[in-house]
Amino acid sequence: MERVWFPKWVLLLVVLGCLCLSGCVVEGLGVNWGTMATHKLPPETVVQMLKDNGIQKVKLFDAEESTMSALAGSGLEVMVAIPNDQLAFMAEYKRAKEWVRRNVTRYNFNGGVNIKYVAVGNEPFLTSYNGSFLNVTFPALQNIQNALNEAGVGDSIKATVPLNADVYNSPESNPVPSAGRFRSDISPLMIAIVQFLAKNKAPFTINIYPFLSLYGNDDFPFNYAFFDGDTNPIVDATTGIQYTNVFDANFDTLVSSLKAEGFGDMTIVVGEVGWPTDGDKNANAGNAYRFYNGLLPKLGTNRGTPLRPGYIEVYLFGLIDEDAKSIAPGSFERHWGIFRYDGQPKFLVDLSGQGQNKLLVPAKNVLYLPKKWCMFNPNAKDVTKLADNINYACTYADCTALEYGSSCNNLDANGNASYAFNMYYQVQNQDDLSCNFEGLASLTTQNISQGNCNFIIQIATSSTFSLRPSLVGLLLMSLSALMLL
Ligand SMILES: *[C@@H]1O[C@H](CO)[C@@H](O)[C@H](O)[C@H]1NC(C)=O
Ligand SMILES: *[C@@H]1O[C@H](CO)[C@@H](O)[C@H](O)[C@H]1NC(C)=O
Ligand SMILES: *[C@@H]1O[C@H](CO)[C@@H](O)[C@H](O)[C@H]1NC(C)=O
Ligand SMILES: *[C@@H]1O[C@H](CO)[C@@H](O)[C@H](O)[C@H]1NC(C)=O
Ligand SMILES: CC(=O)N[C@H]1CO[C@H](CO)[C@@H](O)[C@@H]1O
Repeated sequence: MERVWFPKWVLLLVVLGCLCLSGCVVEGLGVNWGTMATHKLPPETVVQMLKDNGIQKVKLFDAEESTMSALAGSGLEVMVAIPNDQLAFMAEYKRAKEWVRRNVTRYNFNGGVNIKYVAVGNEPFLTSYNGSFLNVTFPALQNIQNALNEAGVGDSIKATVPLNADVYNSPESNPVPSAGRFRSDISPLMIAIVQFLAKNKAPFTINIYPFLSLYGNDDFPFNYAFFDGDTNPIVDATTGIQYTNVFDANFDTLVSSLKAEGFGDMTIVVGEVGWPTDGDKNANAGNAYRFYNGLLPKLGTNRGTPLRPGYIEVYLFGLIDEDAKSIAPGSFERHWGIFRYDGQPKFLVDLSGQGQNKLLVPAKNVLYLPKKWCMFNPNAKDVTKLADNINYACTYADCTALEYGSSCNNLDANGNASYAFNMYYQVQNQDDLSCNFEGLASLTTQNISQGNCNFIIQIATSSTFSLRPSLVGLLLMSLSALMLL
């Protein structure tokens, strides 16, 4: 915030001289802070970690009270969010007003939370949602922005809808960025949304995932997912522009889609962009390093894209690994963090965009459970129920690192069992009863990690109880039901 007092050239000098101590990042850089983890770092720890790394903006997926309290007084710019399953309720203006009162204006005081945006839904028009949120998103957007306006904060707080890049495309006959248009099945809806955003001077928010372009598409030119230009450029015959990375091409497809509807100048925020480090053959620290160390210097120079040169507001996805995320899209879903589950950095990355190969500042004062692991008992006599027990463990704990192409994929059968049993044991806060598996498991104080495959010790949290897994789900459901009252 203090930044506005300095002329731009002073900032530039500071950056060039690298006088910034810890807190020096690409201008406007934000991160997504998701919390779908069995064991969450305390929000205060996370906020300190954000500050220690000079990150000034954070995008949330809800407006959870403990998160908001931790953010209060931090000065960080915040995007709060309304989850998709609550969009339908926001169709009623009274409810939207109440949501804004409880989750936005309540924090609008000196020393409160510096809210800049309200994300209305999260990728609600994904084709895999089968149109479930098509009817509810726009009314929710209108009601939330109108409620913000009525509360007198609409000038500084904007409602926007983070959308997946599948809301636009180019025709197969002319697959170039300049031919970009909104997806034909939702085109009228997209135009209505864009008109409303424009009227309220709100940005268009888009999530762009070069990793997903590559995932499950072996024909995709590998290097085109990265930024080092080491690829045959794809030439847009209409504009003559050569594209050497899919991020630019995708972003410009959106610019063209907006332009085609008369909104070529609309502000675009990249709500999510990043690279996962496990759970797929292309998801590893090496590729994540390559991706971020191409993306950040690009953002640092405000190069923008061919059709939209200049500054782009970007939120990295994501901050911390989330071991309870749905893996319907793929096993990599739980490994998007630039930090591990415990706030330890995974790879070198220089958030200032100067390519200095720095290690991020880890979370401070993290409390771990004792150094105890659960493993397959090599003396077990009857192993006929081994598969069932592994399956049980992996239903309630995260075994994605065992999958093909992942960090623990080369364990032997006993190693697999130990990995699964340990993950379950850690999720259950090392409850002794959770390391039995019909006599197939035993405890050890030896670190049984093998090579790249880390057998983790979970963090100790005050908010995790040894609930039966099914109860956790129930509790969450009743909590969300309460929220709507
Ligand atoms: C969408 O439809 C497919 C096929 O009918 C189904 O498998 C899937 O569960 C549906 N998804 C949602 C979110 O309703
Ligand atoms: C959305 O509204 C249309 C038209 O009223 C209706 O046909 C459709 O079933 C609705 N879709 C959903 C998912 O509710
Ligand atoms: C270990 O588990 C993984 C994932 O379930 C599987 O692909 C692999 O074949 C297993 N390895 C052995 C030796 O059983
Ligand atoms: C266990 O060993 C692995 C690999 O050597 C190491 O990375 C990890 O930090 C160790 N874990 C603990 C809790 O000491
Ligand atoms: C979606 C969300 O996080 N809503 C919050 C809005 O405010 C109420 C009251 O503080 C909270 O209970 C909800 O969690």
